[in-house]
Amino acid sequence: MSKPRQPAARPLAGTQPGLVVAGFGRHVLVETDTGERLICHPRGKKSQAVVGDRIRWLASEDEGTIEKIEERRNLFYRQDEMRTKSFAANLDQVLILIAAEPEFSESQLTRALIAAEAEGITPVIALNKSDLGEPFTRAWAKLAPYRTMGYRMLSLAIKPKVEASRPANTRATELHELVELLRGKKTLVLGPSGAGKSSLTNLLVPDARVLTAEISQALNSGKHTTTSTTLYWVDTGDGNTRATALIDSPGFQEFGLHHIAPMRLAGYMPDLRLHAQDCKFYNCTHLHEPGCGVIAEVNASDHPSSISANRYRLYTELFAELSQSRY
Ligand SMILES: Nc1nc2c(ncn2[C@@H]2O[C@H](COP(=O)(O)OP(=O)(O)O)[C@@H](O)[C@H]2O)c(=O)[nH]1
Ligand SMILES: [Mg+2]
Ligand SMILES: [Zn+2]
Repeated sequence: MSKPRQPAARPLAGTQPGLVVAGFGRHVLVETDTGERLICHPRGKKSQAVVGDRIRWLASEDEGTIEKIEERRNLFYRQDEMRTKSFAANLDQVLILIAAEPEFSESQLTRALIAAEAEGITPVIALNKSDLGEPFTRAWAKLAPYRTMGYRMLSLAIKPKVEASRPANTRATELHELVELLRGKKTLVLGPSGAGKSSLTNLLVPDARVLTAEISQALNSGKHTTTSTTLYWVDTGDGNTRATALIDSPGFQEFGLHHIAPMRLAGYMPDLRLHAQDCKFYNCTHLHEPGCGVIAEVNASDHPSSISANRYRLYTELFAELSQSRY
C-alpha cells in the first residue's frame, strides 16, 4: 500500500476555492472563503479529500463536487495491513492529549510521535487532569523521558473536579500557555478516549456543540455516515477568527505505522537518533550489532541511560512488527 494519491489535474473553469472542515466517509463539508458551508462529493474514485485540504469545488444543485485537491504540505495518517486512515492535511502541529486518568499507553504515545516525526509535523504532548494530585504526579514522571528528548510538554486542567485543591491561578496559567501555543496554527488533537478532547473543544470553541449538531443534521438526510473528523475555529481573542483551528479526530487506538520502513524508525525517535550516530555500521538495526551506539547507551553503567528501557523495548517491538509486514 502506498500513500494516498493526489488526483489528476482537471479543468477548473467555474470552480471556487474552499477548505475541508469535516469528513464523513467519502463526503466532506467544505467552507468557502466567505464562511458558507456545503457538502461536497468526490469526483471519481481516487480523489479523497481530508480535513485541512484546500480544494476547488463546483456547485451542483445544493451541494458540490470536488474538482481538485490543492497540493498538501503534509498528511497525517496511520496505516495497518488492511487500510490507510488519513486524519488531516496541512497541519502545523499535533497535540497529543493524554491524562492522569485513564492511564495512557506509552506505546500509543510513541506511535503517534513517530507518525508526526515521519511527516515533519511538530508534536506537542499535553497531560490533562493536573487537579488529580497523585495520579497526575505519577503520569508526569512517566513522561520524563519525553521531556528529556525535547518534546514540548504542557500540563492542563481542562475541566477540573477539585479546583479548590490547587492555587487559584494555576489553571488559567496553563490554559493561557495552551492558547498561545495554538494561536495562528492548525492543530490536530489526538488522544485516547477519556483524556478530555471533547472538554477541550467545548472550552475553546463555545459553539462547538451547536456546530456538531448542525453537521450531523445536515448529514442525516440518510445518504451520509457519521462525522469522523472536524475542524473548529478557535477565537484567540485577537479578532482574527479564522486563523486558529483545532481538529478533533477519533482513532488513536491501533495506531498502525505500516507505512514506515523499520530501518527508518530510530531516525523518528529522538532519544535513539542521538546515539545512532555512534553506530559502527551505517545500516545498524540497533538490535544486536557490535559497536552499536544505541545498545551502548541502553546498557550504560557509568551514567543514567538517556534511552529508557521502555522506549528501547517499544523500538524493538515496532521494528519486529514493521519487518513482519514486508517481505
Ligand atoms: N478531574 C478532571 N477531569 C476532567 C478534566 N478534563 C476533563 N475531565 C473529565 O474527563 C472525562 C472525559 O472527558 P472528555 O472530554 O469526554 O474526553 P474525550 O473522550 O477525550 O473526549 C469527563 O468526565 C470530563 O469531565 C480535568 O482537567 N480534570
Ligand atoms: Mg470525546
Ligand atoms: Zn546501532
